[in-house]
Amino acid sequence: MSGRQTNAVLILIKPDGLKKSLTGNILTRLSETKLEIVAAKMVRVSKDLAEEHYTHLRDKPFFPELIKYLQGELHDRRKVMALIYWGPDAIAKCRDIAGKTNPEEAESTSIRGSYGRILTTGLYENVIHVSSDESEAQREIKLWFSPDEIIVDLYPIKEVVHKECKQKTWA
Ligand code: DAT
Ligand code: MG
Repeated sequence: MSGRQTNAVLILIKPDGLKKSLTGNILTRLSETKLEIVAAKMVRVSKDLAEEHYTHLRDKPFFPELIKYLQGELHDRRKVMALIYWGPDAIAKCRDIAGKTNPEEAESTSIRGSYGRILTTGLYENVIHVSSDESEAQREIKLWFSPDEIIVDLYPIKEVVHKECKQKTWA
């Protein structure tokens, strides 16, 4: 049975999407889903974060270049925009609009089909990331966001008291 499932999905507008000024366009396309945005922020991506995000691809020959790509080193844009979309069938709806991983195979009307390309090195430069299933979405959302940054309760939380923890505040 394939009933509708309410779920959450991590979207990243990758550095090529930002460099090509596609943010507005991508958000407009994703708004077709009628899903709710429950978190959004700009992130400067560390090597550790990039490697953890793509940990399932560690053995691939393109892994080192993929990490540089996500960190923005290929586009001189050291940032990504991270968002969480939430609602019925969020993952399937967003993956559909994003299109296939390989931009040459993606439907020409999809985001990746419209704006992605394959580099001469073979790496797919495909504009956005979309989590591929619920367990990956949960892992990725917990990697990129803290509970405080999300306006709904997606996963169980615990409260801990940090003593003598250095934090920035407005001067
Ligand atoms: P997706 O981003 O569609 O979930 P993935 O998780 O398999 O796909 O791969 C992550 C990224 O790595 C993908 O967006 C682009 C790059 N990539 C994946 N497979 C590749 C391949 N065979 N050649 C070049 N780049 C690839
Ligand atoms: Mg993936």
